[in-house]
Amino acid sequence: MKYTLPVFIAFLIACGSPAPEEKLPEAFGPTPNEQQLAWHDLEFYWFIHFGPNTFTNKEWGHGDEPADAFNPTALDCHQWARIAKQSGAKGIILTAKHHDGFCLWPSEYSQHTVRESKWKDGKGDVVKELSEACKANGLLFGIYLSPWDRNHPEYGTPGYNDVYVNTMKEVVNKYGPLFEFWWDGANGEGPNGKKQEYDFGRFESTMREIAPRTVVFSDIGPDIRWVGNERGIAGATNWNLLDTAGFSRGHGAPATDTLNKGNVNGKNWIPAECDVSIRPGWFYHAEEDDKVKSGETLFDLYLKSVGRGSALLLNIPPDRRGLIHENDSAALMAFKQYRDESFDSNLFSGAKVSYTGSKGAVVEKVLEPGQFLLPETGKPVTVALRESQKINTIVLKEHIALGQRVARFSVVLKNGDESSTVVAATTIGRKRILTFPATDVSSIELIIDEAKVAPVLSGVEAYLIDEKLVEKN
Ligand code: FUL
Repeated sequence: MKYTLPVFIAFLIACGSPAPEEKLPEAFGPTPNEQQLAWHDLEFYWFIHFGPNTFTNKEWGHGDEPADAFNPTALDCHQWARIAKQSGAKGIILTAKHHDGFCLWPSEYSQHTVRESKWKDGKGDVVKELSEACKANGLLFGIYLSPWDRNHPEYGTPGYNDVYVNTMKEVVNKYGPLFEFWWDGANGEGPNGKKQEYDFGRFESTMREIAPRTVVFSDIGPDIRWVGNERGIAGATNWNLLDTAGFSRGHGAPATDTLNKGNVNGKNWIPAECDVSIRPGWFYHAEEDDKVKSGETLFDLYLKSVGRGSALLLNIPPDRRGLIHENDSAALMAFKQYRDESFDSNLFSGAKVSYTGSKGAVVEKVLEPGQFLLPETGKPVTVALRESQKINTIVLKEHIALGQRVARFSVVLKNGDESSTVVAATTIGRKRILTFPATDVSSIELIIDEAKVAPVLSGVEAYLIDEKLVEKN
């Protein structure tokens, strides 16, 4: 079959072949590796704090609790995983060992484990059960393994670093693949009154060797950093970059404000993870049953974490039965429903977008998911709707695979000839969600006011969310 030239050109256009000025630029500065990119896309996953503290009503066990203290009456990790899945979480990180040293699996390297308890006649293994439940429910599985150990007799001696390395190898081999490994920076005294000098260099090289695709969290990475608070809130300015030279984990970490915002010119791609509990405590306490964060509060945290380019690690502590409490489950379902309803219908989908591209050429196209926009800094990106719509939320995305570039932007909301409110903010990163009072809009002008280098946007969306969900400060 022969094509005429116009048909051939029309075919090329239909294939979306980029105009010359639309070529993606080179990467700039530090960029995420493959695992980090995949991690960015998770957005929301669970933390589970569970162990002797659940039964002794403590937050930090002393390590001298009898193993029998751990005695769930109806433990069901499949219930955890089912609810996690229904809540839209992508994975679960379990406190396989918290500071009290108690191992939720029968570790070869400890005498303080489920094996020493009466639970299931010492034959139980929570880590195994949960890793299997995650797999069965299509969830990723991760492990928190506290370096601080208030039980282990070798803690406070060089031998404990061997114990910790062996324990990491044990859990990775038995329960991997793990999507994330969590190093808590806390370092207090062990049973002999001594603090440990953690050999984090060795811990890190061990993880790279045995689990090169697992993203490793600590205050300062190597792959993901702490957000600097336990309230689940990322900085309104949030760079995925961090300088780590001269810093160490725990007390030697950068100031919490730096962890919250990142370093604008940081040398490493180490994005922030927002950890927060659905209840006041990390572990279950019956007296907090009426203090579970509501679906609305969780949605607000979503805006302040994922909506600021970070990820939400939400802790859901199982109760003494070994089940997720009804109140937590109800709040999680409300949270899921709010997210679904809010972001179901992108009012900019199919809208016309025009901007001045990098070589001064005017680019016009129809907004579609997964499309790149390469506007010139300081020049407007105009999105025109077919008819005026009420909106109160704008979502912007940067193509972070090529680095984080945008430092400041503003949005002018227009309705016919009336132009109005300016919504302004700083960084975008993987996703930036901006909410404002509902406004009638027929077009918007997005201006990237400041960028390190030519911006690469991968999404401009608009929504009308329930007014009560608009971000609270
Ligand atoms: C902290 C710990 O001390 C808390 O108990 C909890 O595990 C939290 C996630 O990290 O550093």
